[in-house]
Amino acid sequence: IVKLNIDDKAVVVEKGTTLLEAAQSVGVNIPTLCHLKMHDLNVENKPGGCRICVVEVEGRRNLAPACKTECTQNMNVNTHSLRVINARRTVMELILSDHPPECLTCVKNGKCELQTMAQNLGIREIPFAGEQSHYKIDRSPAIIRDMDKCIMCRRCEMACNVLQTVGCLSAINRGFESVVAPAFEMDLEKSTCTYCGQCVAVCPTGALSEVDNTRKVIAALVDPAKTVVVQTAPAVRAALGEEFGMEPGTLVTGKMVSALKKLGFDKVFDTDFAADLTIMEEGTELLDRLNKHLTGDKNVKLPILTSCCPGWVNFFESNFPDMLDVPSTAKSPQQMFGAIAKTYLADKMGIKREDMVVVSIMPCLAKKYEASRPEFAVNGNPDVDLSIDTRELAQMIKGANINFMELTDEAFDNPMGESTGAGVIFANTGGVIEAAVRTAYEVHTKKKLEKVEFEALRGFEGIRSAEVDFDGLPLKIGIAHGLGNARKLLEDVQAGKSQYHAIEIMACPGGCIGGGGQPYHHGHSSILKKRASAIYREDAGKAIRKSHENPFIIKLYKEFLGEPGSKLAHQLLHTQYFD
Ligand code: HC0
Ligand code: SF4
Repeated sequence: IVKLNIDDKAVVVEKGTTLLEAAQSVGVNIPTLCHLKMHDLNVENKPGGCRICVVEVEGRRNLAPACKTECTQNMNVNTHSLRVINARRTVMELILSDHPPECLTCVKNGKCELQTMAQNLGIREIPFAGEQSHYKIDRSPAIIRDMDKCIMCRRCEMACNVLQTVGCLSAINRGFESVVAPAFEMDLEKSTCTYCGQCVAVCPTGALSEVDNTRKVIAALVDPAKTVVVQTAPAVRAALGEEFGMEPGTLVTGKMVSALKKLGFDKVFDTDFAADLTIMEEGTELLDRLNKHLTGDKNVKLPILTSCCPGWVNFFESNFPDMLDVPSTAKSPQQMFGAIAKTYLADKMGIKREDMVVVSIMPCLAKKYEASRPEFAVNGNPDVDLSIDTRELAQMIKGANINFMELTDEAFDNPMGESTGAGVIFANTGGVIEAAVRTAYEVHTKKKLEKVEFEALRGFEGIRSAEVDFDGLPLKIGIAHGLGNARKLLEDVQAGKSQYHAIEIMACPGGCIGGGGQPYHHGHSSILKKRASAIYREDAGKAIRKSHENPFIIKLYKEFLGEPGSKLAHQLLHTQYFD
């Protein structure tokens, strides 16, 4: 135990606690820039590089960075003496001296941590005019890197290397030349980047951002020759409200639909419908492999791995190339939606494929890349034309002067707007496998599932495992969220340390609710947990909670696809993977 005083407040902390943590524990907020703690994820960035968090410690000559300095017995700390404030201002002026002054047109305008800090410190001019860095802007299909705006906080490096273990970003060169980049300063597109977007989610400035597709969406909406249909991913409804100042965990499904109609989309549909469809195809594949396994087929690939998360797909394609035949071949709900919209729906609506534009609203940046993969197009016409993230949708709503808070709830259009609770929970880690179990249990056992909630599959632990009793058959399930956890889980499977029948993997912490395109959560897992509860609330409130009971899914098979796993279903709803 260590006793000290911070701003004249007595503080008692465990040995090893930093001054920053000690101050936070008594409500003293020391400003930070490079520091970022991702609570519950055991990840912390504290290079001590930015020096914004300096404080004065009695008896010490130099100011101390609070994020790196451990508390010692009887320390007297002042977090806002004039000397401290002056030092912070000088540090900020130095950072800004090598930062482009283009805040008005920056993607992060209004949400930039550097901008907020400069304002809080009252910076009005930059006395250190000097040389500025100039880098080429790197545009990948999902993420834009504008390194002129990088402040070397190294948060992205931590996200990419520690949280995700992709190892695509690191600081190269020395001194003024140093920059965070993929190896040999290659473009992101040529690197092993998965487009998970977790680096974007933690970047304090506009150095890393999503590819902005909003102009292209507006162009489609004003084109009278186009019918524009939109699908909304499960996780968006649990976070979009935050962009309008609502409490995290507020469900805004009805307002979101209403806003999309006001924006001019011809049909507002739900990716959750396609999530139900995914369960039909993936669940069938799971049971098929399971039955073959039970009859002693040695060639069957188990565990089956979920394949709906495009960051995860990119990750296993580059990191586990010898396992490309293990994941389910089912396309993601986003892509199943596009494939059905441009065939079955276009037919029903009497329009040509080329005249339909499918837009998706996703919590994810990798979805932009997924939509652009050549295998998801017919004669160059993509199944999903444009994907925008939750933040881009919020910006479009604000740009159209729609008062989001005042909107009255509206319902999705049919037939592709109807979904079950199983489709909704895809947004949470564990949700895809829970949805699959709800259907696979009933199909396999031919018994009715009385309790649809599987608490054992829920939670926030990075790697989880559970056994579900399939009427005497113990189905072993593994779950990982975050690519670092995915790597660990898969390596254990490869080494024969753990055996599962099915594994769900989502690239982002918490699953899609923590996607790289969601409102910024600044590392607070409490926000992710509130979004997760909102999703489970939406599920609990649904009249139908199992995918195979969705009347519009039943109709789709009857009118068009035949059976799950049929030839047409394979042609439209399944894919293959490439290393
Ligand atoms: Fe997800 Fe999805 S659940 S990946 O996280 O599977 O992005 O929300 O849309 O496609 O449905 C994201 C979210 C989706 C897809 C669905 C899946
Ligand atoms: Fe790394 Fe993901 Fe960022 Fe790519 S998108 S650089 S994989 S953190």
